Amino acid sequence: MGHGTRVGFVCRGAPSDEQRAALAWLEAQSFETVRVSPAEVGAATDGCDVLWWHRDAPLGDDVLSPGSVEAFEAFLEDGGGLLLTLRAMGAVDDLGIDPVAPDVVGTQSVAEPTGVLWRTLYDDHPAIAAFDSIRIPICDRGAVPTARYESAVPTHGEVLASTVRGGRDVPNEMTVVSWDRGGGVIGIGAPLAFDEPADESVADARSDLASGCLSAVGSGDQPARPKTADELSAMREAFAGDPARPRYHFTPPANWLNDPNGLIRWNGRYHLFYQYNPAGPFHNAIHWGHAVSDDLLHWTDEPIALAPSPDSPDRDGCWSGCAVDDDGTPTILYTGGDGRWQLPCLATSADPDLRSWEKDPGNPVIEEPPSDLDLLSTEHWEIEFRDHAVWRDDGTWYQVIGSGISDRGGTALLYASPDLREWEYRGPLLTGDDGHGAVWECPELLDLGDRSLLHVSNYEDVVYFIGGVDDGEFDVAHRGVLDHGDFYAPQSLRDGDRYLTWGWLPETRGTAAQWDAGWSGALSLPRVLSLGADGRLRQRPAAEVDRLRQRRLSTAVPSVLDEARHALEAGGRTLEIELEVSLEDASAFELSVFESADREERTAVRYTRENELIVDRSESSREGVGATDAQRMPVTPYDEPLSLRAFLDGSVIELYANDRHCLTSRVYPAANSTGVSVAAEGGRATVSAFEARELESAITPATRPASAAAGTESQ
Ligand code: DQQ
Repeated sequence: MGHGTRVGFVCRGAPSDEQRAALAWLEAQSFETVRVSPAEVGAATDGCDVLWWHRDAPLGDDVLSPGSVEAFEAFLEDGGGLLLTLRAMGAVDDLGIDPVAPDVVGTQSVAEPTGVLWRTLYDDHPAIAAFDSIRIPICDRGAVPTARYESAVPTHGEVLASTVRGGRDVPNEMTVVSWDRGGGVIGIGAPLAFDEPADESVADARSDLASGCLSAVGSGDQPARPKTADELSAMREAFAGDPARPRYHFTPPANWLNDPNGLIRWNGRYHLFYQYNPAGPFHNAIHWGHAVSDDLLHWTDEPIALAPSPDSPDRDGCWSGCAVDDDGTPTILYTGGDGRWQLPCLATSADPDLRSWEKDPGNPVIEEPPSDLDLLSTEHWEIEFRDHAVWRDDGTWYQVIGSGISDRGGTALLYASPDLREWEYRGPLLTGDDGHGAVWECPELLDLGDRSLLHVSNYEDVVYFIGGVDDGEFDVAHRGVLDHGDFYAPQSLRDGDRYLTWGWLPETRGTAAQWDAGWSGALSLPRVLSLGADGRLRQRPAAEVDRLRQRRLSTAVPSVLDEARHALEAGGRTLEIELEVSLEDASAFELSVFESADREERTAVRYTRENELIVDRSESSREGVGATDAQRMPVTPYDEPLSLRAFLDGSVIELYANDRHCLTSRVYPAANSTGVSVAAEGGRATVSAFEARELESAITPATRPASAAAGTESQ
C-alpha cells in the first residue's frame, strides 16, 4: 500500500513516544518517509506528496508560526495532500483550512473497542477500501488524545465519519473530516494512537485506516461539504434504489431532516425550509435546509439558508421558526441555540430567491424568557423556550413561543411587537394542565374564520385546540390530535384563503438503521386544514396532490367482501388508494399493504366496528426494522361509510379518514413487498368505491434557474 507516495512526517523537535511509534509504523509501510518540523514545511518537503501531522501534545500558540502556516498553505496549493491526526485536527482554523475547529479536544479514555463510524454516503471512499464494514474500531484501550466536532460542524469540511464505541453508534462525535483544499485534506481526530497496545484485529484496522487515509490524500481530491443546489441534489442519487425512501413526500437530499420551517410563498413560489443536519442522519448542529416548488409537489433543492455562526446566539443551532412578509422584506424568526440557552433570533433576505439571509446584528431579539413565570429548566436547557409562529393583526405583530411551566405543563407564550425586533411579553396564550405534556414545542395559531386553531407538539402528540382568543388568552371549545401516528412539529402556510400544513414524519427505525440508510426524516403531504359546518376540524390533502396520479391499477375489488381475501393484481410502493366501505355485519374491514408474496410481511390497516382505524405494524418488517406497535385513531362520531385515502410512499403510509382524521405511519418492509389486498372479518362489508393509482415520483434533482423576478413582492 502507498507505493510511490512520499510522506513528510511533521514533527517539531524531539518526537513524543506516540510520534515515535507512528513514525516507526510509517517506516515499516511502503511509504517513502521524510521528517520535517512545522517550521521547515516548504523547504524540506520538496518531493513529498503528503504531509502527515500526527500530534498528541496540546496545540500551544507557539506550535505554528505565521511562516509555517504559509508554508502549509503553499504546500497544499502546489497540490500536496495533508493528513492531520489526533490533536492536529484541532489546527484546521490556524491553518486556514476551516474557520470552525473541532469543539472537543482532549484526552479520551478508551476502555472498549472504539473507532470510526463511516458515513454510508462515502462508503466507496478509498480511505476505507480495505474494509467491508463502515464500523471500524481502531483502538481498544488507553488514554488517547483526540479532537472531534460535537456540537459544531466544520464550515467547509465534509464529515466522513463519526464514532463507534463498544458496538454502539455515536453519531454526534464526528471524528473524520475531509476538505477539498490543495491535493486534499483529511483530519482524523479519532483515537488513532500507535503507541497504545491493541488486539491484533484492532491494530490491523488502525494500520489499514492510516494507510488508507495517507494514500487517499496523496492521490486525489477529497469531498468538500456539498453546498450548491446541484451538489445537494446530487446526493439524492445515492438513494435511488432505496425502497424505504419516499418518492413524493419530501425528504432531505441526504442526512437529517426534522421540522418544516419558514413556509412562505414568495414571488409566486413555495419555499420550504426545514431543520437539517448536513453532517449525517442524526439531530445535531441544526441548519435550515431549503427547497422550492412552483406547484407544491415538485421540489428542487436550494443551498442551505441558515447555518449556526460561531460566537453568536445561534452557535449551536438554528432551530425552528417561521417566515413572514414584513412589508416586502422576507423575515425569519427562529430559535438560536447557545450553550444552555435558546433565544429568538431574526434574519432577513434581500434575495428574490430567498437563498441568502442576513442575521440581525441585534440578535437575540428577546434577551431572556419571561421572569414572572416559573418556566421549566431541564437537563439540556436553562429554560425550555423555543419555536415561533408570527402573524400580524391590525398593524401589530404577534408571536407565540413554546415553553413549559414547572409542575403545570406546556405553554404557548404570547408576545407583541411593532417591528418584529422589540417584543413585549403579554402572558401565556394557553397552558396545558391536564397531562398534555411538560413542554409545548412548535405552537402555531391559525385563524380558521369563525374560530382559531392552536396546535402544539408535546413530545408525543400534536394536540390541537379549537376556540377563540379573548384578551390574549385562548378559550378552548374542544380539542383533538392532529395526526394519530408518526407526525410531529407541523407548520402551516397561509396560501390565499387556505392553510397548508406539513408535519415531520420521523423515522421509527433505530439510530444504526438510520445511519445505514444515510438519510432520516420526511415531510407529510401538504394538508388543507379548515373547519366544517359543524365547527369540527377537516383535514385533506391539498387538491394539487391529485396531479401526482399516474396509472390506475387493475382493481376489480368485489363490492361485497367477506373473509375471503382479495388480492389486487398489481401493487407498488408509491400508491394512492381511495376507498369507501361500510361494515354491514362484518366486525372489521382490512386493507393490507406492502405485502410480501407469502403475506408474511404486511401492514394491516383495519377499520373496526368499534369505530377505530388501526394500523397494525406487528408484521410490517420481517427483518424487525421499525416500530411494531399498533397505532389507533378513533373515527367516530361521523363515520359510516368510511371514506379512506391511503398514500403509500416507500416507508410512509399517510391516511386520511373521512377528510377529518389523519394517521401517518412509518414502516420498513423489504423491497419486493408491494402487494395490496382487502378482506372483511366476521361477516360482510360493502365496498362502494375502490381505486388504486400509482403516484409520480416528485422530488426532482433538476436545476432551477435563478428567479427572473426583480421585486420581492409576496403573493
Ligand atoms: N425541533 C427543533 C426545535 C423544536 C423541535 C429542533 C421539535 O426547535 O422544538 O430541531 O421537533
